[in-house]
Amino acid sequence: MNQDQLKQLVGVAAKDEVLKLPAGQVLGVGTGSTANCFIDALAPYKAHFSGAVSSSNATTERLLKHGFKVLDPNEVSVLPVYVDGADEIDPAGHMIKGGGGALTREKIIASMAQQFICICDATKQVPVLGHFALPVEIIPLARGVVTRELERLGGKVSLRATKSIRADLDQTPSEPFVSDNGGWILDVAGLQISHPLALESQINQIAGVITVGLFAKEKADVLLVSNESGISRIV
Ligand code: ABF
Repeated sequence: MNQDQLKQLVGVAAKDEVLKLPAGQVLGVGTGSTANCFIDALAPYKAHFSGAVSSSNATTERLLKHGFKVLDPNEVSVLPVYVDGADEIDPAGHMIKGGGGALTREKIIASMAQQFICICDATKQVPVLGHFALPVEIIPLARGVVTRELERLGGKVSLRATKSIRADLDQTPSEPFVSDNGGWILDVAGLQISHPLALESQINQIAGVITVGLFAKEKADVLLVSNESGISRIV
């Protein structure tokens, strides 16, 4: 099976998992190619849910296209389950997220949810987080000061870029990637994250940081992981 097939497999498994919820609940829905597989698998069963809260503009668009009712998180007081992918997950369920740039809304929805179901293929499982560069969303004017603070923690920091608007011209500098919230993203490579909860809290305290893509406080409660032999459910 290739990685796309593994993503589809776990998307279908997550659909089966959330259909165990009583009808009429609101569902939290994540972002990324694995979450997209979940959305597509769930589309025929959308009537089972009263609505969804979405972690990005891209996910909102996909949900609406399938006919889901998308709710503003401010309208929702009880969110039983949030389903989303990850860039890396360790054996305790701590994750690096934000490769897709939606980390802030993902963390908000995760904090609202009673249960976080992480869906991924086995390539995302690691013994220690940090091989994938850690995304940190920032207020643009704080780029310099936040970069220096992150370097002090031992990271190699780069500003995430989007494709140049003039890709035809070699000399054109690329533009900073801008999140759904108007933030920029610093990707921090070279960290060995042995104490995710402590590092999450430390980075959160740097002035100018909107969100760090370390999900230790909001870690996964259930992991559905696909591999060649099928699906494992890890609690
Ligand atoms: C989101 O999508 C993220 O937090 C993570 O960055 C990414 C994983 O993407 P994919 O499922 O495409 O590998 O869940």
